[in-house]
Amino acid sequence: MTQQEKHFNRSRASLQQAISWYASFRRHWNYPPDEQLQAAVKEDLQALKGALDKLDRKAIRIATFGLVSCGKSSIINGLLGQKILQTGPFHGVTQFPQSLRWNPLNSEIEIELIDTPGLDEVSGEVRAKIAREIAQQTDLILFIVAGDITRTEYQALWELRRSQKPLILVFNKIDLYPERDRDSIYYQLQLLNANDDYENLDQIIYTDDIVMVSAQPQPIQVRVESADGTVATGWETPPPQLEELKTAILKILQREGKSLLALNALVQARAAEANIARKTVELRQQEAQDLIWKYAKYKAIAVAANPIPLLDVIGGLVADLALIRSLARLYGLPITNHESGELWRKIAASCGALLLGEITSNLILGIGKGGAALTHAFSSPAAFTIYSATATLQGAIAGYGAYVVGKIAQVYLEQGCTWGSLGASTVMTEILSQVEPNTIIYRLRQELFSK
Ligand SMILES: Nc1nc2c(ncn2[C@@H]2O[C@H](COP(=O)(O)OP(=O)(O)OP(=O)(O)O)[C@@H](O)[C@H]2O)c(=O)[nH]1
Ligand SMILES: [Mg+2]
Repeated sequence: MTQQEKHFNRSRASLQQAISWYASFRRHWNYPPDEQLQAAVKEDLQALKGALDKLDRKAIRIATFGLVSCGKSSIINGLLGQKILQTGPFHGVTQFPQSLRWNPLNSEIEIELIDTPGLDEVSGEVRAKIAREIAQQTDLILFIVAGDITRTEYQALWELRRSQKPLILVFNKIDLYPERDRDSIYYQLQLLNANDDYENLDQIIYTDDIVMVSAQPQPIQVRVESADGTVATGWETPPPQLEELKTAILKILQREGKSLLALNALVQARAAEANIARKTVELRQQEAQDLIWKYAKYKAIAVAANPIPLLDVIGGLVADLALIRSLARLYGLPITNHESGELWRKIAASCGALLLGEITSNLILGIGKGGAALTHAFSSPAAFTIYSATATLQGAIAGYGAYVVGKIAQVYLEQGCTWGSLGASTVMTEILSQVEPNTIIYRLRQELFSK
């Protein structure tokens, strides 16, 4: 099995696990089904299923982006080798996104080419939104420019790059600019970048990702010399030049098509899972609060009342773990015993001083309390006062500890639900750590990690 296939299978397993968990989480639920919650997460569940479905179809979506009349539709026609989409010099020929099948390799990977309306057809806000939405569903972006790159284009390019999708910058109508080369295009981008003080340009695009094409060259005037020596002028339309783009696309697909599919499915799954977790936590806010208080109280009482040193320390830990598990159950989030232990360790590390304080004071006070109890706790009122004061103090510290653990667990559960052994983030990290340095995915790695 190739590495790409491994990535594909891992991603598939991760999505299936997430769907089977979330689609049935009402069964794992200790609480009555919450219609409000079900309605709130319905869309996210559908997004999860949609991502798996796309993965199963091995469907790679390639979308064009660019200003009006830059030649988006012409390029798709050119790749398909058929004039299917309408093109023309008028403003805004394409009004709605449209998707067309393309299978240049006769392979199992199915390619959908998506034609989009010009980016300047709509206002800035809406444009950014549409760009984000389409980019979310896309695996590879063809960002098309013709002529000098404008500020609008630069900003759209930046916006799209933030969607963390691989992108090819296609410079079209090269027949009109025969002297253009990749370096001068890159130089122009650098100038635009300098004005805006964005991060390094190579985070947006590499020179390697710039291709130059001519989808529908203009007819050129030619001199035709006949055998008899007479010279006439005529018009001739040069053939389209799209080989460079085709090669670039196919190279990416062959090298990392399945890994890209896998990663994009995971990116979608991660977003959906994070949404589900956030909405659940939000809607269960009050119950969680009550639960944390309940455990804090129980732990305080139990630790205070327990006369045997060390047992109260262990008891406190057990109570914390039980609290974490109850919270996870309340939220219907997947968490195993092992994971709740891990979570407790993380919490202990992040608020080490406090928990350490709890444990040491438990030990010291516990011994004092135990000593008092064993010798003559109930024989004299003074001893009893010492005993109960120590116990109350110890109980209060323990209860506060539980409260803190509960609060932090709440945040962890909300943010960390995709970090289980087959969780989207884990599988993603795994895939990213294995990819070859010359791939697009490799370059995306930094960005994916930083999100
Ligand atoms: N010279 C030249 N003209 C081109 C080339 N590609 C496209 N055109 C012309 O540019 C115009 C716009 O092309 P379209 O493919 O409709 O552009 P579009 O980006 O889809 O435009 P909208 O759908 O309106 O946003 C048409 O008149 C094409 O003939 C090219 O490579 N060279
Ligand atoms: Mg068009």
